[in-house]
Amino acid sequence: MVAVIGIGYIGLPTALMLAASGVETVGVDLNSSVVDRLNNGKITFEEEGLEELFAKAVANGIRFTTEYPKADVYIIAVPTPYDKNSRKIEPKYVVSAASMVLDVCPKGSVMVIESTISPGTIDRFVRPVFAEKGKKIGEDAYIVHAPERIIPGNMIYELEHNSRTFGADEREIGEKIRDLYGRFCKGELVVTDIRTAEMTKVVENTFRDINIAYANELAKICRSDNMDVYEIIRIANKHPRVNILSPGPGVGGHCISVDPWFLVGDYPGLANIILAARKINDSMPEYTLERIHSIMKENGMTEVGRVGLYGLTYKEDVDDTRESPTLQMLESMAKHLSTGIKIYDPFIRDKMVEGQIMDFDEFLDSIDLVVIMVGHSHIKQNMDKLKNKIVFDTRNICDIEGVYKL
Ligand code: SAJ
Repeated sequence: MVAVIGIGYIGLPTALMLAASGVETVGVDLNSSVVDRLNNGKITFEEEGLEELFAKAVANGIRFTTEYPKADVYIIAVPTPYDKNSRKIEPKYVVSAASMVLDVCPKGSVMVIESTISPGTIDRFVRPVFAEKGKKIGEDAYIVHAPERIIPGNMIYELEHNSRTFGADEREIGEKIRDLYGRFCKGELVVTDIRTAEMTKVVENTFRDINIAYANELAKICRSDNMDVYEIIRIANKHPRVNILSPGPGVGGHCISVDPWFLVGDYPGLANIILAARKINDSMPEYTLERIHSIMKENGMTEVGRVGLYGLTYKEDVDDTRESPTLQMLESMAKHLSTGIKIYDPFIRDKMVEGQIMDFDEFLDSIDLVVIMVGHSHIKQNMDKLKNKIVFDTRNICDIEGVYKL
């Protein structure tokens, strides 16, 4: 039996996938309202294909509980909150989950850590839990690190098709877990050691951060000299070995904007490109704000209250707002004592920031300048409503005549 500890964004689809592929699975979460909701047949967040997968897993007997059960394999997918000041992750939930697993696990069971962690976390924080409990790694229980790789918005497809990494002290244990994931995953399944698996995860996200930073720097260069960055990237990407990502109003989410800091923190003086990329991407909300001011000026606008930000989430078609560029921009505006801006996001149904308007038409009626911060499908389907507005499109999704770009 497999127990998935932490049934949130990563744990829930993983548990459902296992159950749907015929593995006896229990989902465990200390939050009883999440457990109750799932046991009542309701999913806890929106994601393409999740509903159908849930139905299949339920038909195969998946259960949800707040109690840690006896199991052969425990998959830990609890949150690792990020501390903005120290730029480190807080491993306390991983540590307490590991400790609770050790209280109940049968001899020889495997603890798989999927949560995003910084390199060295298993040595520094998880191995010591074994010592505290008087347990021996490799005898009482084993540790595997299988960092998650799925992208919100395409999670179910990616769970099935992405390649995965399994870091273990003993190869046989890595292979045992590889075979378990092989029940539902068709991607290449690679077995390695724990430190390599930890580092690889951070390296992947840092690669993407650096690529986005390059696109953002190009956007600034092109703006300064009146060139079209999107056309330049589009043409450059026709080269078979070039793939530049897209500029945008900033980089958000719990991974790309967070993980590179682990390398900067752990390797000062060595992680130079990584640090520069982080700084460029972090500068984008402020840069976007400067663009808003110059567009306002160009159009004779004086009132921030007639400006509307479309999108609060960190990217399109998800409901996650962690580290979102819009929130970063609002923070920066508050510092400049500039308030009154209007905000709308179709994915955010509860009011979370000052100035937020819950109805799209009401939002549009109250503003003259729309700033597209997130390219949700919703705005793509409602482009005709923007015709009489001044539009600043930071995501390059809109081809209306006269639209301002980054
Ligand atoms: N962004 C741009 N330009 C781009 C692409 C993205 O500005 O061309 C921005 C997005 O708008 C967003 C941020 O970057 O604010 C991050 O979004 P994302 O779609 O690049 O990535 P995440 O954070 O949703 O998911 C990433 C993925 N990692 C990689 O692609 C290497 C995912 O596979 C990981 O599972 C996830 O991080 C994670 O949890 O680590």
